[in-house]
Amino acid sequence: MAKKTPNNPQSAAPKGGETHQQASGNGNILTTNQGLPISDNQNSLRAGGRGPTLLEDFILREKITHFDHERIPERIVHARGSAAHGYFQPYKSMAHVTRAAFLADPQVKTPVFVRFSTVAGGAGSVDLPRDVRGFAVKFYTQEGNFDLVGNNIPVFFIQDAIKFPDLIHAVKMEPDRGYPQAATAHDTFWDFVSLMPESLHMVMWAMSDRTIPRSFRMMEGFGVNTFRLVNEAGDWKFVKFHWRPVLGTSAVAWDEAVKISGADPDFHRRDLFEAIDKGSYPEFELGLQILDQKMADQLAFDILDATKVVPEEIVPLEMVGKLVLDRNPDNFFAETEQVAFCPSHVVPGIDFSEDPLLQGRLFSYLDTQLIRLGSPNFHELPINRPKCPFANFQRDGHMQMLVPKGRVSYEPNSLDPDGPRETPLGLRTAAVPVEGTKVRLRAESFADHYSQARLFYRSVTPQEQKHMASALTFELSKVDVPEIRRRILGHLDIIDERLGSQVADALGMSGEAEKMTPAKAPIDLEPSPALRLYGKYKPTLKGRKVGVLLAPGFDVALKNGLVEAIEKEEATAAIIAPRVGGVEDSAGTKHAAEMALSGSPSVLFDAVTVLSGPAGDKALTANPDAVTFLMDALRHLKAIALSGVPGLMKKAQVGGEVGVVELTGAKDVAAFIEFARNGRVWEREPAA
Ligand code: HDD
Repeated sequence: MAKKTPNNPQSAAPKGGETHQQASGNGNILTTNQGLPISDNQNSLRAGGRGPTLLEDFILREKITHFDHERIPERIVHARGSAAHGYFQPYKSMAHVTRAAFLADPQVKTPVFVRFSTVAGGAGSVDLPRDVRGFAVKFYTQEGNFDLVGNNIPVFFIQDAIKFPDLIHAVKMEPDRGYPQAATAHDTFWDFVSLMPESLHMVMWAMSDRTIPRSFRMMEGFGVNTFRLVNEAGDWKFVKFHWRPVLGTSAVAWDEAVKISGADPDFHRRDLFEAIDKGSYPEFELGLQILDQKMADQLAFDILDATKVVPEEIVPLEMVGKLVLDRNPDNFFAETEQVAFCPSHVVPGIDFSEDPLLQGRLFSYLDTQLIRLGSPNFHELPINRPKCPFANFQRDGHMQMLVPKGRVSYEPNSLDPDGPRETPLGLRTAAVPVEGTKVRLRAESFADHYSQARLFYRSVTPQEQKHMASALTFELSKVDVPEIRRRILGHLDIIDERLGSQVADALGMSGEAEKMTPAKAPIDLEPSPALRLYGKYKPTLKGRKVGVLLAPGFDVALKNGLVEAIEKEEATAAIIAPRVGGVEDSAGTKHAAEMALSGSPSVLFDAVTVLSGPAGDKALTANPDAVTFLMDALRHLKAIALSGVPGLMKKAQVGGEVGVVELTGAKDVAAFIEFARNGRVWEREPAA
């Protein structure tokens, strides 16, 4: 066998997942891509020290050419994403409803790669615009890859895939001006949705706090479309996929989202990376809503309509397993950017429904990967490659990375009896009878566009309702054309008159709503508390970050007690000081700080504390960053603990409110932790 030398780096074929260093020699000799050792990586080849650069410098040309080609087309939607590796493990066998092997054996852990994303913004946009979040899971099962390509909202804007390009063109930057980036708050989006009442249910979700999540770790996920589960006997049932975060769901306030976007544009990406890095692994439970045709026929809407939910009160979730994200990607581009999800990637036991949105998706994703990754061999990239054996007679193509052997690349053949053949264990499509006249038609059963929008609005908590009204007011205030605002107000009146008049009033447009006529009159459905974002999960501080601002002269015993209590909750205490070099306590001992106050506004934390002595209090009172730190924490309904800062409290007008705890000893720390566990102190929010 050829010896592995820097001159012959490819002598051992690289395996999937190998690092560049592993694949190219011993890792400490810099070489060209052909394995040539490089003696000077600082200077190009010139005719004399001050002379022109020579065309002959192939090392320079190789380096620059590679650099020039570093970017690939970003995803047309979901361009900005963050991802992690992990595994999925079922709680029990689901063999009675599905042949899928990864759901059959509680002993088997299936590797997964999960990519979270925003939808509208470019790859370099911020993490916290008001936007739907993608929640795409690739299961590398022993029967091939299964991609569950979902969102953090259970419904979609449109019913038919033919409208997807229109929807995305409407939400993206307006084509003449090139803005706004990553925002629904502009004319083209609202124009489109005002003319597409089927979008109104999802618009209500988009205007809720769901679209400004606190963390990817604290979001629900949904497969959105209806799929089928098929068992060994060939019997099938409909299924809706759900992900439930073990940490519970949580959102930031809109004002926080705006400020976080400036203070830390990578807020979610950093949060995910840091959590996994320190071993606090995000976990999600997989829940299935399983229903047969008879149950589906009894629903007040069509199971094939992706703008509708199946209320959990009607078809409860069956929790079937857990997803754990326990490893960060090694390389953002190779993994997070090059991962290619396709809803058409299913395994035996999982099948599609006739949902016209899903049917269009089955075409779109493969097509997208071809343009984005540039080759029909994208499945050979390490991140996309199945972890089970795969073999067929497809050959060649741009960037082929496999080296198939032998003369046979066709089937049937007699020359390679050991070659790949069909198997009865393979995918068998559910035997669903289909017949009909060829027609371009939206089924009558898809015509009710308002009942579930109303259901959602009336099911959520009063705080969520209030935030929806504020979001609608904010967004519509950014719409220039008054007719668009009037049409939306008309739709809101149908969804819920109180909401319609609240928003009209806030816009200063009372009585100006355009009268809209629904294709089908809405009905009142039984409220579904399961649709709430708040109050569904047990309060916890686990996985959260508490900002501990220390100023000169602080009481070290108090600080230690506080940090201990925070860490006992499995939360992180982030130590902030006026200067990053550290801060002295009351005994003059210097303590290290992780962050400087100027770069650490309170929006970055779930709860905050400020501990100081008299000198520190004076300095903080004179520091606008400290004053805003406290004022914002109060405004954003955070639990606050304070010690030794009477001057700052006066300046920031903080003190005496619910959830603001003045620390004197251990019992006060406990009271603070209790408030912090509850997330936000809703009592402080002014009534609508
Ligand atoms: Fe889509 C990406 C989710 C409808 C066409 N979509 C994409 C991603 C997610 C979703 C999470 C990012 C995957 C990743 O992280 O790489 N999309 C959805 C959901 C939908 C949906 C939940 C409604 C149920 N999508 C939808 C339709 C079409 C597309 C109707 C086209 C007809 N989606 C795409 C795409 C993308 C994509 C253009 C862009 C990048 C990619 O596929 O890989 O093909």
